[in-house]
Amino acid sequence: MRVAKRTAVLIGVLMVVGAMVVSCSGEVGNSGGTDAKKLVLIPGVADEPFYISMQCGAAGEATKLGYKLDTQAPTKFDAGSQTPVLTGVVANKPGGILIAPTHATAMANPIKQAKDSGIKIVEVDTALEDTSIALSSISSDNKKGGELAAATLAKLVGEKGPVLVINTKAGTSTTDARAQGFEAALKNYPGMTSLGVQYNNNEAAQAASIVTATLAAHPDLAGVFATNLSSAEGAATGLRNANKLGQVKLVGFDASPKQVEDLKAGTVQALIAQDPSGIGVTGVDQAVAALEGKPVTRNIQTEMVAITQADMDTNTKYFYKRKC
Ligand code: T6T
Repeated sequence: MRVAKRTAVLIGVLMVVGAMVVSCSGEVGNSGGTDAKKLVLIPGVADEPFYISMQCGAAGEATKLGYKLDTQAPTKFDAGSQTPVLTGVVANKPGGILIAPTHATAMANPIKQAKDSGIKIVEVDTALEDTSIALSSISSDNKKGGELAAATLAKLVGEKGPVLVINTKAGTSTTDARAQGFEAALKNYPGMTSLGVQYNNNEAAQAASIVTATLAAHPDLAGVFATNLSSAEGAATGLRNANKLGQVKLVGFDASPKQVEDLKAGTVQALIAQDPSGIGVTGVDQAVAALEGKPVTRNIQTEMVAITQADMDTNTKYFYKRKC
């Protein structure tokens, strides 16, 4: 009887010590700990070549470093769709989350909750306005990308005529910076006028309608800057439907397979390609550094290049993928 009691006490002590050890190491299976070897990537939206390429880079790097990376993506590019995905991921307590916030302010609270639960947060591509939440942010220099688009379009239209910006959704840090950079750089070309910024809600069909309506009101439209994949794919369709191919010059951000086809066909005159795979690789590197107690870098800028039909064959490494 006495032996049984002593054994029970010993087991109890061992369980408490075991729980403490597990808790200190931060391994999963205890209350409050995270799975230090698990990372989750939460892109802006599912099944989109920019994020697929990012996932390919991130997954490869995670495997190389001995980590496991899952991807959980919202079905729509908005905070309402991304928040429940994030909440579900947080409940499983991965060690780190790489996230592309779909809105610079609306995603702040849910991401802060993730941070407060002990998960290391790295922003990939888009970022929050509040810079105190993520440990690191990796993206293109989007303002510079907008300036590059303005210089490219200016050359294509002979520095004159009205031009339009089609942006995706207000509150998207990256595309807002591109539109701002473009509009600011336009001031260097007094012969060009801006018809302003219109939003396509990240829907290609809406971008096509914007082009059709703008051409009806401004038949002399000289050029369009489309700030991302959906706006560029849609703008190309709009120009094709209006029989304005080549006559209205189009510069689009990103390099999806369809955008590359449009460039080859002459529907689009220039693409500003990013390095989504590199963003994924660097995002994993930063999350792993944080988990291993090594220094992290707060802001990292990745490569970006303007591609035209003339140099597309030497720039194929920048084309985005539909699968890894
Ligand atoms: O242009 C990319 C990304 O950089 C941006 O933040 C959102 O749109 C894309 O994902 C392309 O659709």
